[in-house]
Amino acid sequence: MSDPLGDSVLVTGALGQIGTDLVDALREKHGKSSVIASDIRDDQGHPSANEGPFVVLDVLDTDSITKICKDEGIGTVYHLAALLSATGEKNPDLCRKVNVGGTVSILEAAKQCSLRVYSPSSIAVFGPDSPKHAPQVTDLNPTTVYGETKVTGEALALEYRRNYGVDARGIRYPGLVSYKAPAGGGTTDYAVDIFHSAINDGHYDCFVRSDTRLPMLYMEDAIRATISLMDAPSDTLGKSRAGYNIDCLSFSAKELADSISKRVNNFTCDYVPDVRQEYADSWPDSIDGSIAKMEWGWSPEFGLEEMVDAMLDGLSGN
Ligand code: NAD
Ligand code: AKB
Repeated sequence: MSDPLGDSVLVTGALGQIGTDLVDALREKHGKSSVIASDIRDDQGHPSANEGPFVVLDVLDTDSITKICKDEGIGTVYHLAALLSATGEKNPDLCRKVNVGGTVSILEAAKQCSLRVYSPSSIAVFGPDSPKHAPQVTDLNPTTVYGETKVTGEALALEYRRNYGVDARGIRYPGLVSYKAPAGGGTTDYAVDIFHSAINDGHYDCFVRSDTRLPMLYMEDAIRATISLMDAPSDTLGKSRAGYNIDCLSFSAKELADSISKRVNNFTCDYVPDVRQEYADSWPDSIDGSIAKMEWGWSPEFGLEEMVDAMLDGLSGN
């Protein structure tokens, strides 16, 4: 693959939970005019849309993606457009279409326009047969359609690297906890929703059991991980480059609720599991990020208590 076309950056799915924080961080790093936010939705009130360039773009439309990349001198795409697990299990065909089809569109555009690509994976690649502390390399047998699309996404990224020299990288994000945008229809959304309910209602009905333990990360750490991975020299990255496990937090729903209770007077939480319990039960409790640490030096900064403080401060506007 020849040198990337340009220095500008395109972000797909930029109005979502991660895009809201990532576009902000990328505009800080590269300058506002160099980061084009895009989404299938048009929301001119959203900061990704009104604080810099924004285009309405469907990730299944490869021709439009290629045209934008050529016209705007794009060198790197952060491909965030996807359906998450809970929405995906309700709409499996659409989930496959957007998650797999969208990734193919971006990789095809990358092949034609010499782009670098960031395409996130997820802890949903693991299935019930994975060890509860999931290693980087293990059999990947997810039981959700969403998880299958993430396994396919990692394989596609490696295939485009092998066959066409496309530099595509990704992280198996754990559940991400943030306050700037709502969570986008996943299983780990309870770890975000609980803060809004604690502040607004003093009570939360949690849709997983109290002992449900999952890998999680505060958004500021996730953005730092994303940018660190994209800044790493290509020759330092090995076979896990399309889907790194990263060191992160691991807490149960009750541990999170207890931590919030210490700070929000009279906060109560009930546990009313629904179908998302099944998806959570199929995922690991924690993940081993030693390869990411070794290859590009990743370690998180926020523990559970720091994250809870930051969330409550952020939501209270402090
Ligand atoms: P989100 O649901 O909040 O945002 C996704 C965005 O994609 C939405 O704004 C939506 O409008 C857009 N979109 C949907 N279909 C589209 C299409 N056809 N064309 C263009 N845009 C489209 O998701 P997120 O939480 O920001 O996740 C971003 C990526 O990170 C996804 O690949 C997701 O699987 C992955 N991920 C997220 C988490 C998490 O906890 N947030 C964890 C693991 C992996
Ligand atoms: C979801 O719950 O679907 C996402 C994820 C872990 O991929 N947050």
